[in-house]
Amino acid sequence: MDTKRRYEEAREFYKELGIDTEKVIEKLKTLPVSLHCWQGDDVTGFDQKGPLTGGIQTTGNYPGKATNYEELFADIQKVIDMTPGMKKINVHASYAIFEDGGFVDRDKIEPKHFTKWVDLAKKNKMGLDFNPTFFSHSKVKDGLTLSSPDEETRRFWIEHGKACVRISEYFAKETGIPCVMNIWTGDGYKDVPADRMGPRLRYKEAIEEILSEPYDFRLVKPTVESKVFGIGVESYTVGSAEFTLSFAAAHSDKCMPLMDNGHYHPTEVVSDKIPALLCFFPEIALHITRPVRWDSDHVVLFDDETKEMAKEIVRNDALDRVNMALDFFDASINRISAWCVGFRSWQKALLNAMLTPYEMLKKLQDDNALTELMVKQEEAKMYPVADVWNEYLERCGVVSDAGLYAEIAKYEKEVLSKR
Ligand code: RNT
Ligand code: ZN
Repeated sequence: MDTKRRYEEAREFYKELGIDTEKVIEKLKTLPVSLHCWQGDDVTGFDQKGPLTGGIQTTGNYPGKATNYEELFADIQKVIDMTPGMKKINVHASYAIFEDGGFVDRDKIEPKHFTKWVDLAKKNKMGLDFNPTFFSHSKVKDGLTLSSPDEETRRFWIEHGKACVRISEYFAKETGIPCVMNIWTGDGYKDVPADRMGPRLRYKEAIEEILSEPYDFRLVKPTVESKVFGIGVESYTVGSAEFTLSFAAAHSDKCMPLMDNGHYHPTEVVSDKIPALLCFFPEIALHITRPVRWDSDHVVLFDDETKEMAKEIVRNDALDRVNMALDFFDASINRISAWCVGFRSWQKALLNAMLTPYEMLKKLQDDNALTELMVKQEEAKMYPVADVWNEYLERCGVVSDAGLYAEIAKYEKEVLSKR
């Protein structure tokens, strides 16, 4: 395929629409998207041997999963090398690296348990994001952590959260790039509770206490993630949408809301929520995933809602106000492929959004030319985005879509299959 010739033609095409593809390509290269470490081992982590809990599940048993940090790092490096654009690495606290028997529990973790993550980030000139891990642990009591009625349980998890604030600040200082620290718990009840407010008040106080740990909000950006329900936690979720959004609004000097697009009722769309929140919050954060009928955390594809979410960020000029992170985990297919396809899909969505002539479309809307708007929006779907995408991949020095599978298959044969 003559990528160059096709690109030059596309460049002319977009020029007539008033879009400079050269600028778009340069811009796309600079947009950080956070790559979640937990896709590599089905959210297992390094600090305990128990099952994945907290209302989340991975399904599948594809061979070759990473079982230690060396393997996980090798896989992450492979993904970094096969994906275009700027990345951050998103680390969960359960991925602490304890050397020479120096295990400590989650309330006692320190920056020294994450130095290898910092080295990996520095090697790739990337920032790091962080997440306290409030699940898959013996101290989750009756399905509750920060909202537990048990003082000792709450204390343990508050100390964990505070330790994570300190580690986040360490990440930001080491890399020179702010660290988003996301607070999500699976706290809730399977069946109808007798008290819905009590746990929420305890949750509120506990998060406030975590955020009382001193940090520079320019370096550490705590986020609070909501959820509608989890597996085994169907009737009541402490950190519901209203709770979390209100918490973030009431503490907008020290945290921001995070929306995971798997965490709403199936007919709700996060694309519509992004501009609503942007009216009020200077910054917001996203977990980008693909829910199939529920919060299934399928691999992100270049599908309609993914495109729509990217459009809302781009056309509202909010690329520097939305902290974008991926959050999916598929254990039924090659995990490197899952990572690459998901990452590349989100990049495609951003590119697609940047190659859409919004001024013209917005004007049609404001002129109430809605017939023409529909026709033009449908036309835009068939623009030569792929020709710009292929050129972008070449300029980033990463494998083409056409060559992606072969490279993944090679890595599977040479590395994964030997595990
Ligand atoms: C769970 C939340 C949460 C987790 C990660 C592993 O439903 O989406 O963000 O996926 O913390
Ligand atoms: Zn999430």
